[in-house]
Amino acid sequence: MKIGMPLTKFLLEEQRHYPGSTGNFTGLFSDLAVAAKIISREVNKAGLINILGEAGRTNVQGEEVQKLDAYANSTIIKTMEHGGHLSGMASEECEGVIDIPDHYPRGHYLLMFDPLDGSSNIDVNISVGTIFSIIRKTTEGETTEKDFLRPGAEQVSAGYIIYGSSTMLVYTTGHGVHGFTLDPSVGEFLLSHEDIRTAEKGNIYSINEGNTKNWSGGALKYVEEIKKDGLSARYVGSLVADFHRNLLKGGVFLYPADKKNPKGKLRLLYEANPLAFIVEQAGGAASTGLERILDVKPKELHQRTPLIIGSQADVKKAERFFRAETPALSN
Ligand code: P6P
Repeated sequence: MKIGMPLTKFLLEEQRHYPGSTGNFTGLFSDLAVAAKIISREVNKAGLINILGEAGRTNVQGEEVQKLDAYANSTIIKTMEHGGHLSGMASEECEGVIDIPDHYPRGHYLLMFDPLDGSSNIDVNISVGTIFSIIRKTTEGETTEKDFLRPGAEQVSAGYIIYGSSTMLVYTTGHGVHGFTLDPSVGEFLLSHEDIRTAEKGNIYSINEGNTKNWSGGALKYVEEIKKDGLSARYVGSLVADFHRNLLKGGVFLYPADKKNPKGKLRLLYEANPLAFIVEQAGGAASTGLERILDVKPKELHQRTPLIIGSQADVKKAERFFRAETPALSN
């Protein structure tokens, strides 16, 4: 049992799974943990924003106050770009590929991220999160958008940081899911949840029932069915918070395609794929309703997808309802 072990030590121990590894991934991940600590500090100060100055204005020190999602975005880029581990990045906040400046060394990894998902919840003190996905660059030469358009099954690592009652970093490299809680007094992420497993079947469902009028028949019938099963409704409206609770307690989160969002609302590359990698490693499942999220072949960087994710039995049951309304996928 390694509970309490610092993240950096845990990463070095994990590195032993990969004989001949160069330590590049460990370096990359350590840089990401630094960015997470910086964002955590600012998010936790957000309640004081009125004293420190509203976003877009100058604060009492006369400094320009950034919106927190813009701040999180620039923090990750500035922390990650000089480490020599990446050959490019993609962010929910940036239209195109984020290049590594020529004066910095490049590496073989690509990082995709949503710097601060659910940021509209910050000013009402609801948990928000950073979601990230790491793949290897498989082409030579310049990094283009195409390098990022790979199925989620090719991820090397994925994770999220949830800024809530405490700040937790949860990640996988394909060897289980591990959770680290930030101890601000020492400035370290310490192992608090080793080898997280999610329940085969949960008692919680998370969906925005305000969208009921826009749902397809499959969604309507599924939600009607689970209400008969007596599941509890829990919906925070912050993906990382809803996902994290269901991962630890069991349950299913759904953001299906509907009339308002015909392709779904959530993003494939830096929201659905990383959470799908995590949930499968924890024994759960993630689906579009018709196919496994990790098998979806991306066509564009900010592609949206329907998402049903959580306990295996719950996701499989939902798929039966969504598939019943749609002709079988042509193989
Ligand atoms: P709705 C937050 O804006 C977000 O991107 C996710 O974090 C969250 O799960 C979803 O949108 C909530 O969307 O339409 O229910 O408000």
